[in-house]
Amino acid sequence: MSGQSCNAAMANPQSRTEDGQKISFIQRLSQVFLNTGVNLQFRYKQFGQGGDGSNRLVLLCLGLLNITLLIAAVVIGINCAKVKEGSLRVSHSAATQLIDELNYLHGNYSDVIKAEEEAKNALESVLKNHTRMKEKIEQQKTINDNYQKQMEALQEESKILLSNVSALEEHCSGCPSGWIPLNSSCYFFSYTESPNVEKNWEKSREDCKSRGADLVVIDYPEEQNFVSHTIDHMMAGGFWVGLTDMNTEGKWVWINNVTEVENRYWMDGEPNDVGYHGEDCAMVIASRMTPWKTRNDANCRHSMKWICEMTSR
Ligand code: 2F8
Ligand code: CA
Repeated sequence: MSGQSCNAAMANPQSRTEDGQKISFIQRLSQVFLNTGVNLQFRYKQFGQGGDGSNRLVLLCLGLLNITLLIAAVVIGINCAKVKEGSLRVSHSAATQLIDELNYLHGNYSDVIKAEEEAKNALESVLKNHTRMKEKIEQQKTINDNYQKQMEALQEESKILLSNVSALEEHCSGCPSGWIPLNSSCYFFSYTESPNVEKNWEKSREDCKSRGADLVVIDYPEEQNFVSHTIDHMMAGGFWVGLTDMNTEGKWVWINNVTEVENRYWMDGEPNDVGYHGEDCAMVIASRMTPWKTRNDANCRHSMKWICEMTSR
C-alpha cells in the first residue's frame, strides 16, 4: 500500500470501487492490505525459489509487520470514523440550535414589525385627533372672539341705554341720578354711593351742601315712613339727619330753624344725651318692629352715614 492511497482512503471514508459500488474506508483499507499480502506472496514465491532459512524469517517478520499494520490501520480507521461522526453530530446539533434561534429571532422580528405597525397606526390616529382638536379650538376661538365683540358692543349699548334711562329719570323725577324722589324732594343716601364712607355730623352736612342740598329735614309722617323703610332696606346702621340741640340743650331744632315738637319719632329712652361730651346731633337707625321710632341723639363727632335732601326741579 502506498502513502497516497492511505491518505486518500482517510480523506474520503466513502469511496467507490472500480465498477462504481460504494465502499467504506475500512473495507478499502482491508482490500489494500490484502492486495499487499497477495503481492508479497507473489514476491515470496519468486523469492522463495532461491530457497534458504534466513529468507523465511524475513518473510515471517514482514508478515507479522503486515498484520500489525493492518490492525493499526483498522484501529485508526475506526477512531477516524468515530471522530468524524462525533463532529458531524456536534455540527448537526449546533445547526439545529442555530435554526431554532433563527426561528425564534424571526418570530421576534415579526412581533416587532407588528408592534411597530400598530404603534405607527396609533400615532397616526393621535395625530389626526390632534389636528381635529386644533381645528375645533380654532373654530371655538373665532366664535369666542365674535361673542367677545358682540358683548363689548352690547355693553356699550347698555351704557348708552342706562345713561338715557337716568337722563329720563332725572327729567321725569326732577332729581339727579342716584337720588330718590319723594313728592317735591330728592333724597341722597350716602351708603348707595359709597357704602364704606362715614363722616361726622358737620362733614356730612358739608357733603350735602357740596351737592346743592342739606341734611334731611323730616317734617311729615310720609317722609318719616319713607326714610325709615329705605334705611331698613339698606341695613347699613345709623344715618345723620339735619336735627341738633347744640345751641340749647334739650331744644331740638332742624337745620331749617324749625323746632321739633313731635316726640314720637325718638327711640324709647331717647334723647338721653349720654357720654362726657353729651349727644347734640340726631341720627336715624332702622327699626323694623317700630318704624316710626327711628331717632336717637348721638355725639356729633361720631362718624356715620348721612342723608341729604334737596327740592326737586
Ligand atoms: O353710641 C351712642 C348711643 O349708645 C346707645 O345706643 C347704642 C345709647 N342707647 C341707650 O342708652 C339705650 C344711645 O342713646 C346713644 O346715643
Ligand atoms: Ca342718645
